[in-house]
Amino acid sequence: MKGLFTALIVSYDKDGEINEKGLREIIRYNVDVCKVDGLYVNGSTGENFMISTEEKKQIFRIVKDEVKDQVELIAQVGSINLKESIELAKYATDLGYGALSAVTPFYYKFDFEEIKHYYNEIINSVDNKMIIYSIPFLTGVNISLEQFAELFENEKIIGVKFTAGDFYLLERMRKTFPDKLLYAGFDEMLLSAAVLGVDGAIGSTFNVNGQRAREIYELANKGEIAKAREIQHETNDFITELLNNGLYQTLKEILKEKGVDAGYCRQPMKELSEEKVDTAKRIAATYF
Ligand code: NAY
Repeated sequence: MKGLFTALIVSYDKDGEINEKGLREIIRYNVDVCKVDGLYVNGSTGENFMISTEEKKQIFRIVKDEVKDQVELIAQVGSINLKESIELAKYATDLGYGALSAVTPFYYKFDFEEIKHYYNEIINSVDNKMIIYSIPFLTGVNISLEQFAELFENEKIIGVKFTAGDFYLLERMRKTFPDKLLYAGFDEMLLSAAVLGVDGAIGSTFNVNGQRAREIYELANKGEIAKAREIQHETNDFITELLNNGLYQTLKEILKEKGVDAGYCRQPMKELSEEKVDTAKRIAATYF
């Protein structure tokens, strides 16, 4: 399960329905053009927290059917409805997903005992492995080194998707958990995370920028830092423009420029203005 995983974009039509044809095209683009090692399905980038349980299952099904065994698949099943998480964990496991992931439960201020209970309940309900999805800037949930150690006591919890900028903590985790899988979650910090020895990365921008991410990651692992830095600079010029213009909407617009039917975002996310569509087209022409 090491390597580069795209946090998969999902194509929705104007009414917010899943566009299966478009989703299959996005998957093919990631596997055939971006050449990533795997897909992270129903993460933030898949607009997961705005869709129903049935829709989550439909996406898991379509992705598995399109990919077969071509690349690795991780199913994000986290939800503050623990029963839903368990249902999705069973569903994705039965479909043959190689690992599960679950966002730390958010919104209510769950204490650590509750968070630990959540992870153990999900992963002990299935014959699969769990990657913790830690994204404090969106969830408000910070897990300390000692708490990670406690979660990792369950051997089925094999790693963490670390979407945070706390590189002191990341370094401590690398030293403390040499056998756990650490994935970088911020694409704009991929080089720095690679230098610290992560096992891979999971990123939204890999939907279009997978090849540059691969270069950064491989150069860093070979110790060719100056070359890797050049590509990270170029990548971050792109990511800065992307974030300024609207992250998921602009990724979809870039995919459309590549002939992929990437559709629209699910409401309440809004559509790009005409001006922003033009900016997205310029970003696509500049970087891809
Ligand atoms: C997810 O579940 O889709 C992710 O968290 C993927 C990681 C991304 N985080 C979010 C919140 O989108 O790739 C990052 C991020 O988009 C990128 O680094 C730009 O900031």
